[in-house]
Amino acid sequence: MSLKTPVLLVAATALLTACGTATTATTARTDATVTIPSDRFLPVISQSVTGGTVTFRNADADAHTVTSLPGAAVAFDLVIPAGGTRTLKLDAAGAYRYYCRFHAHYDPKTDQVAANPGADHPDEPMAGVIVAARNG
Ligand SMILES: [Cu+2]
Repeated sequence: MSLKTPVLLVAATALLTACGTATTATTARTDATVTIPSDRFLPVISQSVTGGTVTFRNADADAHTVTSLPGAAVAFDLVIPAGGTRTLKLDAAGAYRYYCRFHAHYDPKTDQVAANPGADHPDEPMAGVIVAARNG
């Protein structure tokens, strides 16, 4: 009878250790979502891990783009129709600036994005940043 208790304790400890490891692995975040409610990206700064995806959901009545800045190391240009969804997969860590080329423009002299005259928010250019961090 005195031998059974230590055996059960060892088995219970092994189960708890296995459960703790599994919980940590499943909470890793890989994906991010950006919503387009009007001529803006929300949130302006989003974070994903490398190898994950960023999903852009266009809730506006206009089409928008998610366009990398000219000369960027990783080029992308997604056109998102009204009510549409597109995803961007990032395989390298870094900060990725982007803008909507329908409602904003890039000025290479200042390295800034400015709103186009007809945009909904003329003082707030339609632009954002994705920060991709290493996974692990
Ligand atoms: Cu736009």
